[in-house]
Amino acid sequence: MNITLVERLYEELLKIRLIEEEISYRYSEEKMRCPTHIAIGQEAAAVGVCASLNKNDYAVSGHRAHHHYIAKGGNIKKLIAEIYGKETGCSGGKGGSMHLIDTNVGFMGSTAIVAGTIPVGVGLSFSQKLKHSENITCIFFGDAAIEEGVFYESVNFAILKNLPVLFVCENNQFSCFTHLSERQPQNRKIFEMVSGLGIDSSECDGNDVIAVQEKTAQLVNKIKKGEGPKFLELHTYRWLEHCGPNYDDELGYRTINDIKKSRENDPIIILEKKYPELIKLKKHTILKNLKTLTKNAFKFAEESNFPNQEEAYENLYSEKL
Ligand SMILES: Cc1ncc(C[n+]2csc(CCOP(=O)(O)OP(=O)(O)O)c2C)c(N)n1
Repeated sequence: MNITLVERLYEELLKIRLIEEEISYRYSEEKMRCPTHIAIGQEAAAVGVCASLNKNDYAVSGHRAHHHYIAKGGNIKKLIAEIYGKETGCSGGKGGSMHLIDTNVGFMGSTAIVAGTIPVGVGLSFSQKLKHSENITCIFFGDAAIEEGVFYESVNFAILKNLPVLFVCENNQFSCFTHLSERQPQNRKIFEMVSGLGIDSSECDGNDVIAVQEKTAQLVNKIKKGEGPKFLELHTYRWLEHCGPNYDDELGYRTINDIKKSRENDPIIILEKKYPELIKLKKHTILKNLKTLTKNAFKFAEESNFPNQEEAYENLYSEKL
């Protein structure tokens, strides 16, 4: 693999990890007042996929969206300011962690409703098709989104219209505290079940950023050639509690063995083991730059103002009564 690309992938993984750790560390200060769904452990899925998209390709996501926003190139200062509820945030401080958008880099939004952005993403890809655009839309969602009816309607429509869309299911095995085995029939593989709808479907180790990048590049290439929608299931694991900055290992809904295994499958360590020499050479500088980036983003957020009270009803779906 191209060394510059490996370096970029490593830097993006570390960027997400550092920012997520800083959010978690500072959360108890109670200056960030929105619920946050931290993506530590799932960085490689976002980084690998987004590395195979370009700026003009679109992406949408759900409640756990920081890693997608960052990997798609979203502005970091605006991300942190948004979580702080400040007017300089990417959604003007009115959205919080679960409602992120940065149209400058094709990150077209995230929402808290599980599967809510799946039809939005399909609509975006329909618009790309109608405009004869060369770009595609990537829709990120979790394994629980497969349990929503709108997922099937959206995939059906995408197949019917041969849309330029990549569905990415980040399978971390859990919907909040409930494991897949308690929600879906035994031995079902999501990507196999989805392929029954008539869409080209595959799976990949979602903790191996190189594997994800290469797999996505193949799929994106096919989609851009007009071969229609694709579905990709990425196997990964969430390290922290479902929502919030803490570990919840003591709750008992995940086995100690699985938790231990997830640390062995740390996406950062996997990449470091593949390219030990390169990483030894670059790690210090990359970390130093990222620490500055993170520090500046939090300073920017803290120093920004809250939105004006008079603007409370602007940019909302419903009109002021
Ligand atoms: C339509 C809908 N139903 C239920 C919820 C409550 N809820 C929030 S997150 C979540 C679990 C989501 O799991 P998954 O989609 O796999 O993503 P993950 O949290 O694992 O990243 C649920 C059930 C919701 N936000 N929207």
